[in-house]
Amino acid sequence: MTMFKILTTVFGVFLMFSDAIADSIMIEDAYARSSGKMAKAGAAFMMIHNYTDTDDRLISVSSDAAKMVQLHTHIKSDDGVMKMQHVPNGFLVPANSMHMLSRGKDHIMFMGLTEPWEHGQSIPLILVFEHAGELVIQVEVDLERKDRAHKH
Ligand SMILES: [Cu+2]
Repeated sequence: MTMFKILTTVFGVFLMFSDAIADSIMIEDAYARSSGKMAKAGAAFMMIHNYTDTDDRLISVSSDAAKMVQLHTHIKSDDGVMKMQHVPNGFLVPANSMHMLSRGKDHIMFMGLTEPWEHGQSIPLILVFEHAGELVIQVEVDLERKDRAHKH
């Protein structure tokens, strides 16, 4: 086995376990976090790729890990404070493009955690897309992660 073959084999297995692949939508680099052991809420972040020629939309989310799971974003209120807001219409994932869920921006919000999140734990999550349909994924809790997308 050549080095190249070994690398591609390992990479292939890694992809299988770390990313959920539907026919058209691929979830990459998903992680979840809560703000501590006593936290009643948590959030999940990920890159959503759309490999089709049709715009798609993440329209709803559900999980056994919390009483309520919602699509959220941050908006600046009149007094200049950033606040979270439910996004009933969901997130557009443009054709042949991607949509990023990241801290301080669009995210998946878990309210009323059924149990505290431990670092390394897997959170079950069902994503429902307008066209691609239902996608069931596991999101790993990462309490140590610094958000790469947020360099101030
Ligand atoms: Cu939120």
